[in-house]
Amino acid sequence: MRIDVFTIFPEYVEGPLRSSLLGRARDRGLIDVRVHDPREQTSDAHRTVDDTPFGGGAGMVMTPEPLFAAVEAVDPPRPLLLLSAAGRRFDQRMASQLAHGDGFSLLCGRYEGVDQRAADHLCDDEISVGDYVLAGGEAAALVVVEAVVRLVPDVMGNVESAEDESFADGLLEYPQYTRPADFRGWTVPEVLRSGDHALVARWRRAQALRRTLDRRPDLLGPRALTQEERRLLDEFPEGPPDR
Ligand code: JCQ
Repeated sequence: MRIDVFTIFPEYVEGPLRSSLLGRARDRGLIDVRVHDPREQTSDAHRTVDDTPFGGGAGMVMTPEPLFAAVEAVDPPRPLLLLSAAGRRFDQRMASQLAHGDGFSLLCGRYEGVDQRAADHLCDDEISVGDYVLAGGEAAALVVVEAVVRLVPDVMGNVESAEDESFADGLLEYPQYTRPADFRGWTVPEVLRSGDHALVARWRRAQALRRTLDRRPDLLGPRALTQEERRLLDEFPEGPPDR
């Protein structure tokens, strides 16, 4: 899989792309990530990548020429996605679709945004990682790269593929515990130490369901709980402990 990132702050993304899971995936040749700086495409003394907005107003807008030149210089994998708070929301489904393809590219905006002609005639789509404003698309681009790359075959090994089904089934993850069994008087739920694997599986499903109902009912959509789900919540009436 090839991923090209266009940013006027290449140093912002290069560290994370060399680290941890992404760094290992690159070292193992599982992904080919290339970073390009549109400023390299400028020829004026100030290496200008922005200009004042037509019509007036605060701030600066990324000018189209260096963006088009940077993209056209490398003919990057498509789709080319513009990171922007005005895009449609990036989610696990989109991550999975990108992971099943053989590459994609990301254009990071800065300042008040990119000239609309770059969005319209250079990029294929505009995506947001959440309803908040960033200073630029770089942090959002790293979110997208990491969410996709961990789904690429062999990047994580098969331990995770079952877990991805579980987000795909639309529930939050159940709580996890490790040793010690008693930490400062806060104990690990007895079920998890029972050795009864079927009981553990039902408890986890009940916890995932309860968490989702409490924290993210939107993930369940309009659908009512199944009879099996109501039975699970009755079997384990205990919610998470108070903070
Ligand atoms: C992405 N949620 C927020 C910042 C300008 C396209 O132009 C700009 C893009 C950004 C970065 O994107 C976000 C964002 N998802 O702010 C400024």
